[in-house]
Formats: sequence, structure tokens, C-alpha cells
Amino acid sequence: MNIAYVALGANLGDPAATIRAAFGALANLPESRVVHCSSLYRTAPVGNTEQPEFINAVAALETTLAPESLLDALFDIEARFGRIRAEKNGPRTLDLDLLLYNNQQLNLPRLTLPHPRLHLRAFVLYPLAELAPDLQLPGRGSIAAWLPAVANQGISRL
Ligand code: PH2
Ligand code: MG
Ligand code: MG
Repeated sequence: MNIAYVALGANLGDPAATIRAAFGALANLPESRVVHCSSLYRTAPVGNTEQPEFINAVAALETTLAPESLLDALFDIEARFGRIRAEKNGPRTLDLDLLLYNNQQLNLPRLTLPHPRLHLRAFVLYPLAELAPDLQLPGRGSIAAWLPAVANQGISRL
């Protein structure tokens, strides 16, 4: 059995309802079981700041899907929630990012593990640390060591 962490983000429509519904969609993935869902967090947009605030969360899955199969399944869920891939870092109905898959370090054209920016973003680190406070990030040390550096990014638990 493998453990995967998935980041959820939304800032269009009713983002909190979308994230809760997306937890349900993850629970229906084949060969997978949702073992933990974080709280929902209200977060200031990072990157393009001229867009609505986000709701973010993280889910932990046990899965026998391989990383790229899981990625395809996440893209399917995004599409079902009406995701249109328009502007980079722009507003989205639902974004699902594969953050970690066991301790794997991967560099494929469409999948980098760990997610290359996860350690720089409060909207990922805080919900991830809620689920796994003692987590080691492959190649980057403990999650706890990265939290202080992002404490100035706007984030509050719903
Ligand atoms: N996602 C981005 C860019 N900026 N900012 C917040 N607060 N939350 C996100 O999920 C987010 C973002 C690109 O995926
Ligand atoms: Mg993203
Ligand atoms: Mg994404």
C-alpha cells in the first residue's frame, strides 16, 4: 500500500462547497481510500494576487494506483468539476495537485515529486502539517522546519 498526499484548491463559485465535494470524489477513486482530510483554510492568493482568495486543504490517500495513474485520475476529477486550464496560476474551480507519493522523488515531464513548490507555500504546508506534523519531505528535511518561513503568508483555518 502506498500513501499519497493531494492538495486541493479552489477560488471560483462556492470554493468551500467545492473542496468538500472534492473530498467525496477522492473517496470514490478506484484502488484508493481517503485516510485523512485536513481542515479547510482560507488563503491569500500566491503568484497572481489579482484574484479572489482561495480555500485550500490536503487529503491523505492510501492507494495502489501508480503515481501517473493517480495523476490522471486527479485530472479527471478536475475536469468533472468544470476546470478549464486557462491562465497559469489564475482562478480555478478546482485544482488537485499530487504533493507526495511515499518517499518517491520523480522527475517526469508531467509529474515532479515532491511537488516542486510545496515547501514554499503556506496554503500547502499548513494543511499538510495538520495531517502529518512529523513528515519528512524527500530531499528537503522536516515539514516543521519549513513552516516559520511561510508564516507571513495570509492563511486562516475555517
Ligand atoms: N494555487 C496556485 C497559485 N496560487 N494561491 C493560493 N492561496 N492557493 C492556491 O491553491 C494557489 C494559489 C496555482 O495552483
Ligand atoms: Mg496548484
Ligand atoms: Mg494543479
